[in-house]
Amino acid sequence: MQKGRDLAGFLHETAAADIAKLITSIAEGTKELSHAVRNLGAMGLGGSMDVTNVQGETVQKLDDHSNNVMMRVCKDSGTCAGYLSEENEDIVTLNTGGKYIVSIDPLDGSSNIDIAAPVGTIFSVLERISPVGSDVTREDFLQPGYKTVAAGYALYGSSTMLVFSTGAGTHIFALSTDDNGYYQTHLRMFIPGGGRIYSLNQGNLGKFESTAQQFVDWCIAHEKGPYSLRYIGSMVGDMHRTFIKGGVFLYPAAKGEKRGKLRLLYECIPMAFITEHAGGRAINGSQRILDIQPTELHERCAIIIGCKDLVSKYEEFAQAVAV
Ligand code: P6P
Repeated sequence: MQKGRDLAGFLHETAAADIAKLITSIAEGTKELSHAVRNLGAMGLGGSMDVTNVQGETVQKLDDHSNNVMMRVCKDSGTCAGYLSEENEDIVTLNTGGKYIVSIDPLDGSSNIDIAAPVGTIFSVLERISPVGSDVTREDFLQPGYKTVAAGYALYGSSTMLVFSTGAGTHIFALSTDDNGYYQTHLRMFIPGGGRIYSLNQGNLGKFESTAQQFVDWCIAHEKGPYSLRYIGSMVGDMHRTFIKGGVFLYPAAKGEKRGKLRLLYECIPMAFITEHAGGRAINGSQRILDIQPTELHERCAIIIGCKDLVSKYEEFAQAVAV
């Protein structure tokens, strides 16, 4: 099969030089993580550390390794001024002369590592607000998602895929094990309409806002027959299926809460950015994700994301409840 265009060539033709350099650096980091995920034992990266992160979660050795790799490649890019990670409590200045900042979940879904299920890296890029030459500030990171300059994810599944947008469509690249290069498989892809899949943790349905129950009931009782439930428990895996097969992924707010489980800055905003550039929608139940004004670095957010029609159907139920 003819290989698609390579990543470096594509970025050279389509992105500003500094962005191309930063995405290329991040892509190199994902290649290291792809190798690490597939060689845990040999690299002594299995199991957990005796450490709890800012999220109150036990840090897996691979979480820590992934964070170190992604921080290094962002620093080595020279264009990344600052770094916010799910694994770090606070922001980190990397290059005071850099123009951009990166918010990242270095290894999303790490609880799936032990069962060899898909995991991934999710990132988003903003232009800094603070003056070049200074340390980064929290305000650099607390910008609404519509300011996003680039975003994407790497999926470490049965194959390693890189899905990203620099603001002109969403593109998919596959990692070749022949030469460890990323080659394009989809250019300006669109989430297929009519995908009859819904994806949420059905076990939590009783805890989620009532709209979630209404929407699931609608999916199951659909006039064209019941939708399929698919849920991996790894956002990157569930979102990649949504991009390729259509459907909708949901992590709604709990009853009486405004926010959900997932993180706004380095899970919901990057996924919303690439979803909108692939013709889809992403809301928190009542508001467009990219319009939310962040107030805390690790704030959580509810998310309903995927095929435009299905997200709009959820929104219709939510608006009826709100009346
Ligand atoms: P639950 C993984 O821990 C994660 O952050 C996302 O990747 C995933 O979609 C979600 O949490 C799964 O959460 O509560 O269904 O186990």
